[in-house]
Amino acid sequence: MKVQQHSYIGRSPDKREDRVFLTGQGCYTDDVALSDPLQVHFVRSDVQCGKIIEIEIDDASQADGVLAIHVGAEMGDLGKLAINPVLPMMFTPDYPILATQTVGAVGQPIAAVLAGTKSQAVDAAELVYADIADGTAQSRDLAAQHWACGDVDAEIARSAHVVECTVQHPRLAPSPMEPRAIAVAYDDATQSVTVWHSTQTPHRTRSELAAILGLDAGRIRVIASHVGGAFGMKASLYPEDVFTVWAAFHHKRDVKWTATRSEEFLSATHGRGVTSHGQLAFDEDGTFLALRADVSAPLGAWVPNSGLITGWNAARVLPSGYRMPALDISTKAVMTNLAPTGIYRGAGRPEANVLMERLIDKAARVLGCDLFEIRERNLLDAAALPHETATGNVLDSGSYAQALSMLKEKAGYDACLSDRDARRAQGELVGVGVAFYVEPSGNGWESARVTWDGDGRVQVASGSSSQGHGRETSFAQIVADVLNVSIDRVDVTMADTATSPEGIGALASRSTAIGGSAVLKACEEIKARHASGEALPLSADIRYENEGQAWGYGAYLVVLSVDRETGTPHLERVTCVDDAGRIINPTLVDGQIRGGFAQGLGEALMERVVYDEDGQLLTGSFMDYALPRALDVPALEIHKFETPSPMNALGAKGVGEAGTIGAPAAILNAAVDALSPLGVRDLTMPLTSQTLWQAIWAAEQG
Ligand code: SMO
Repeated sequence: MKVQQHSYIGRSPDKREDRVFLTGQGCYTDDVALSDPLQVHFVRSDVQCGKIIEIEIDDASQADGVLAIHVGAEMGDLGKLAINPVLPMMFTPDYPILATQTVGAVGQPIAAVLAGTKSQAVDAAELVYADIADGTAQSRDLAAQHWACGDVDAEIARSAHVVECTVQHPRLAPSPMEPRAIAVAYDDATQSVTVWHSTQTPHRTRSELAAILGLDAGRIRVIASHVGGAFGMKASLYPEDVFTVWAAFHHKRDVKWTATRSEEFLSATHGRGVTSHGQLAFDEDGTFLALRADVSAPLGAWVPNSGLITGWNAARVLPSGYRMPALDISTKAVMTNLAPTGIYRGAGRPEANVLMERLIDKAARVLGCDLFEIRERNLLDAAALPHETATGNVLDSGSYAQALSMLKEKAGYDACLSDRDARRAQGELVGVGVAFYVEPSGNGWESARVTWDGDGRVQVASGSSSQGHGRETSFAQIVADVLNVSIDRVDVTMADTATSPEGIGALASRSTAIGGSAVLKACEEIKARHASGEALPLSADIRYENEGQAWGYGAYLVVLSVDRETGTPHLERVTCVDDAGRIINPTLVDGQIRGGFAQGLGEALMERVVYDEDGQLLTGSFMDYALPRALDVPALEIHKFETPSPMNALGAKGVGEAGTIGAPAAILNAAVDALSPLGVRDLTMPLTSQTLWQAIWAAEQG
């Protein structure tokens, strides 16, 4: 008998989620049908900071459809929103679910209206009067860390050259398709709730809600149905989420809150905003001797779970994949009177990378050295991996030189340069930019329960989750290969705390590498037991812990021209080379790289959250905040190769953040190169036509 051997890994079967999404049959949190739910609308501070004198709710309470209006004092003693302490903290910030004595940012919730319909809640909220005594905005350092090795001062003193750079990253609004949303069904018989939450981390939602509300976790079931994008913005629990669940218990009724887009600009976590300064010392032959870097990461008036991760990654990812004999890196996270910041696709990695690659670009310019040569000279050799950096990270595997040589060949680098030079001679402003990047991924543990039924079907319950990025398909591919069944016989479920094993979720470029490894291990256990005679049905529960982080990496080349009259940038060509480790589904990998690149392009060229001097948001809608549209993103030439990571069972490396890490550095370098004939040596993102026009104009004035 001929046995059919299934082979799905490394191929791109149809993404099983697509039909539902593309035909409008997705069920997002706002689509969940509740039983006569109360609708929440928050009254938010309209001043940046100050002392609350009075919150007057009488008129609003009489408004149509209003069931209750709550202020913070009524909520009693609650636990605190948790903070992941990746950086040592100097104090624990205090932040109530609804402001009680003071407010710290425009948009902070100070009262909540519960009404029969959303419009009734919105109308009544207009009648709430808050008297707040204007205070003075201030910054407070919350957390800091310092790493050092070698003697940076001595290396700088003996070096042939030192270049310096300051990079200011714009604050960005992550802008997932679906705003934050939470729908709570209250069950009176069991005094428990089912919470549909638009989150990347459903298990964390449950444990944190239980801790804050002082409830047994068994009384809270959390389901992340279709999520519609998250990008780090939905990895932390928000005060609005806690209030909504509190209200369901308090009123013993179903309660629902869905943010408006304006509320997202105002009060969801922003990303980036980091300011970094660096000095790179190097020899006459371009060999790096020392790096000094100072990173300052802005926080808002309250700190979400992920708040410290950006400043931590922005520092610890330095000096990327380069040899650096001496290193001195400081980072700090600073509380401000603005909206909160948190992780946003890349979460500090783009910040580290832009600083490093800008410094290298400057070094190449000082030496008149080729962009590839200076990187090749300093990148760690394949034989030097694994390599532990001075910030305590272990770069695991791969060939950085291969990424560069592949990029050079695929992009036709020599022709790019000669073409650029010919056009320059005609007066065109055109530049070539290169950036290498590393992407720490696949951290920690994840779980999977795999059941192989007697009828040959396989049920997978993963502790990971999905944001619409195809996890169900890639997990099914792994199962089908290991158990040698048709992919159609594999069902994948996740993101329901009642049916999924305890897990982490979909963030930090981890779900395939670690969630997929858990699925792989569970399948291997079942297969072994079946082979040694155990009959179906068989089930395996795996909690998979990695061996260490898998460091993806790659290199991007960008050709960018600037219209001399208007400053308008044109991304003419983009070539991407990525080592994604073992690739399960090439189409999904390409999708991640493309989507990440689009968001990296947004940072580099278009997006910026702007406040006025009183902390009032000036970019509160897509009329004022420029998110890239499909036509703004050029076709990418994507090339991949696979060096399996030894750090997880699959050998996968994350690529979820690759594009956001590689794109800004490559685009910024290309733009500076385009304007370099005018003497321009630095530019600040986003490189809007106004920014570029002003740089051209200033240069031409001499
Ligand atoms: S910034 Mo990501 O969703 O960990």
